[in-house]
Formats: sequence, structure tokens, C-alpha cells
Amino acid sequence: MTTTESGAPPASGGTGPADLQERFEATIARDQRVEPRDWMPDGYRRTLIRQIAQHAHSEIIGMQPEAAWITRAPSLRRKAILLAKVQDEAGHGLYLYSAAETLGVDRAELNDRLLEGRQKYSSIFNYPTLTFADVGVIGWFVDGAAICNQVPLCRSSYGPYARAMVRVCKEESFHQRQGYELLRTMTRGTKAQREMVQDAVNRWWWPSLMMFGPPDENSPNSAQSMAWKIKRHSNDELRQRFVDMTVPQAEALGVTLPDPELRWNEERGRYDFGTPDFDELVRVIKGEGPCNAERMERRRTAHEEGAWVREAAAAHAAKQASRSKRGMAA
Ligand code: FAQ
Repeated sequence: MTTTESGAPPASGGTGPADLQERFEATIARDQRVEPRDWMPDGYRRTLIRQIAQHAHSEIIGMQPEAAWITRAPSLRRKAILLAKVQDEAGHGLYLYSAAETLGVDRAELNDRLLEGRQKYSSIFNYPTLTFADVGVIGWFVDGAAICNQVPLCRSSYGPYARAMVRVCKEESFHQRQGYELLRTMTRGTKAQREMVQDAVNRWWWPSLMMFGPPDENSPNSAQSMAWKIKRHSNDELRQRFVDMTVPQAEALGVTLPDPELRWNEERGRYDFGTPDFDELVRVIKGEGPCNAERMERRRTAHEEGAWVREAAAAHAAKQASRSKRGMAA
């Protein structure tokens, strides 16, 4: 019996448009993976390119806020940790661009779309990192939110994306712990350090909740993405999971989350919490956040300054290819 790339038996042997659609739907219904060479609807491909590219851009732009502290980290140990963490984010960007390329789009084209403002990156990276406590809070909140969002993506229906997420999540989980450990050290330090942590928590809490996207009733992509099993849970469900996970951690650290409506709901078995300012989210996505212009400018400069590296790498690859061709001919 023939199988599809994902190992699923074809729903029928035909190759007409209806057969292909039927086979695709059967793969999704059986919770099996769609692989690059499988037929897929254009909308499914477009949605994946949009989400994976936005995700990749976020990892790369997301290097900037913390990288600003590498030269000012308070000890060699903290500097080494931060360097490694920021490098990990670059690696995540690379896995994700590679996953996007399996859908037939070129990485250089995706980069152009970002630089021309045709593709987005996560709103969270448009906020400034004012003190070293922000490095800890980014690890705790931002990587924590990334984990809540991305662990379910390990079961996403598109194979290369789901597999990339497995390693990304392991590393994000380590990042979250390093952030929490940094904050534990600071909260056990001086009064000034404790105040610095609380200030960073106050500034990053609401933007972190906004990372999960608009509320469900205002999320145009969710229904189709969930039907295709690209997304496994709604934006609000993941936001709730993040709150439920983070509140006990805040209590253990001895910091207050800046939400007067936050309280345990016995009936629901979950925390109730206030509504993030979604108008702010829209403004930040549109480019009007505190650091949007600075982040894009830095990205553009880094891309221009990296041109010689790309040229050198391409020349090296061409030389290697022609050598191995000559070797094969000999
Ligand atoms: N920021 O209909 P929905 C990280 C856009 S990685 C900007 O709900 P969807 C690692 C959305 O694209 C963080 N734009 O959309 C790290 C759509 O616009 P479009 C990134 C946002 O796709 C840690 C429109 O609004 N993670 O943190 C945002 O179903 C530390 C309508 O929204 C991912 O990308 C936002 N917050 O759900 C690195 C995870 N929210 O494209 C360094 C994968 C929404 O139609 C340091 N992505 N939009 O023009 C996802 O799970 C989804 O794409 C969502 C949005 C949940 C982000």
C-alpha cells in the first residue's frame, strides 16, 4: 500500500484536486503530520509561512533587548550566561527560517518582508530593558510565555515546524529557569535590588500577557489555524495557562503582579485576572511602541553590515561545490 510522506495511507488512490484535499484532511483528522512534499491547500501553506516567519523574526529581533546588557552584566558568570542565551535565540531563528524554507519560500525574501514592514514580529520586543532586573524578568515572563505558547506547537500539524519546536522549547525552558534564578538572587539581595525587580515586573507583566495575541473574539486567524491543527489552543486559553503558572512563582519570589483583579477562582480552579490593554497591543503591532523604530533600524544595520559574511559564505560554498564536482569527475 502506498503511503503519504507523513506515513498516512492515502484516503483514495486518485490525484485530482478533490482526492488531494481529501487526503490532506484525513491526515489532519488522524493527527498525523503534513510533510513538505505532501500536497497542502494554498491557505494552509500561506498561514504557516506567515506564522513561522513571524516567529523567526521574533527570535532574531528578540536578541536585541537582552543583548543591550551583555557589556553591562554585573559579573563574568552573568555575562557568559547572557551571551549563551542570546546566541540560543539566534539558533531558534535559524531553525525557524529553515522550517519556513521547506514551504518553498526563500529566507532572503522573508527578511525583505520584515525590513519592508510586510511581516510582523512579536510586540514584546518593542519595550525597553531599563535595568539588569529586566534580563531576569524577560527570562521568567517572556520565555515563560513562549513556553506556554510553544509546547503545544510541538504537536502542530506541520512536521518541520513541530520538530523545530521540540528543541526550541527545551532551550526556552532553560532560559526561563535562568531568569528566575537571577531574580531569586536579586530578591535575596539589597532593598534596592528588590525594588529593581518589582519595577521590572510592573513594566513587563502586561506586555507579556499581550504576547498571546488579541482576545479570541478578535483573533481573525485562530479558527482556521485551529481547524488545521497549526495552533492547538486559543490565545485566551494560553494566556490563562501562563497566568496560572506564573502566580505561584511570583508568590515564591515575593513580588506582586500589578493587577488588582488577580485572584484565585475556586469554582473555575483558575485565576481570574484583568484585561490587558489591547489598544496598546494594536498600537505596538502597528509600529508605535516605545522601541519599534530602534529595533528595526538596528536590524537593518546588522543586515547591511553582514553582507560581506553572506557573500563570503556563498563564495566558499560555490568553491566547495566545484571542488567536489571536479573530485567526482576525476
Ligand atoms: N505581536 O489572529 P491572530 C519568543 C498579529 S518568540 C505581534 O490571533 P495568530 C522567544 C498576528 O500575527 C515570540 N503581532 O493571529 C524569545 C495577526 O496578524 P497577521 C513569538 C501579533 O497568528 C524569548 C494579527 O495580530 N512567538 O518570545 C501578536 O492566529 C525571549 C491577528 O492575531 C511566536 O511567534 C503579537 N503579540 O496568533 C526570544 C509563536 N499577536 O499576521 C527572545 C508562534 C497577534 O494576520 C527572548 N505564533 N499578532 O497580519 C503564534 O502562536 C501566533 O502567531 C500568535 C498570534 C499567538 C502570536
